[in-house]
Amino acid sequence: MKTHSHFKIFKFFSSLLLLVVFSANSFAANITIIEPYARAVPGSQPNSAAFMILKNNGTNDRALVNARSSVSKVVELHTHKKEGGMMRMRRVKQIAIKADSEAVLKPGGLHIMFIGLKQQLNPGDNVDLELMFDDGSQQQLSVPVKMVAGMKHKKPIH
Ligand SMILES: [Cu+2]
Repeated sequence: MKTHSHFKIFKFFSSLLLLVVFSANSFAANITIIEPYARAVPGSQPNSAAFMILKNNGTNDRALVNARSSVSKVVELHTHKKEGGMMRMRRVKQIAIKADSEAVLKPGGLHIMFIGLKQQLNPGDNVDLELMFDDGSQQQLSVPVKMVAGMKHKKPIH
């Protein structure tokens, strides 16, 4: 039964292919992005930031190592640190996302900083954002722009 064995070989290879596709898929899906948003800013303000929860579903520690967007000249990973009684923003090389845990990016804490905005960010707009992780995987996001309560009275940070 030659045709039969050929069919068996075909079946074997197609399931192998399916397995490869499936593993590649789950590899990239180890980090879930929860409720991303970017801060709406008045037209004159040069900078903004994006916030979200990065959930690591995997068994390995991960880190966010870089981010890209077309809305600003520069995109940096930032945190807030208390220095001399003042909260200041500092650039960080990466944001750790421990295995089976999550990293919370929020106003006053870790954030993705947009420096030198090329456009206004109005509520209802969407910001393209590409996240790069330490395992080489990437995620493309479309992040909605929202008003962030309590930021209105703060002096713009340059
Ligand atoms: Cu910042």
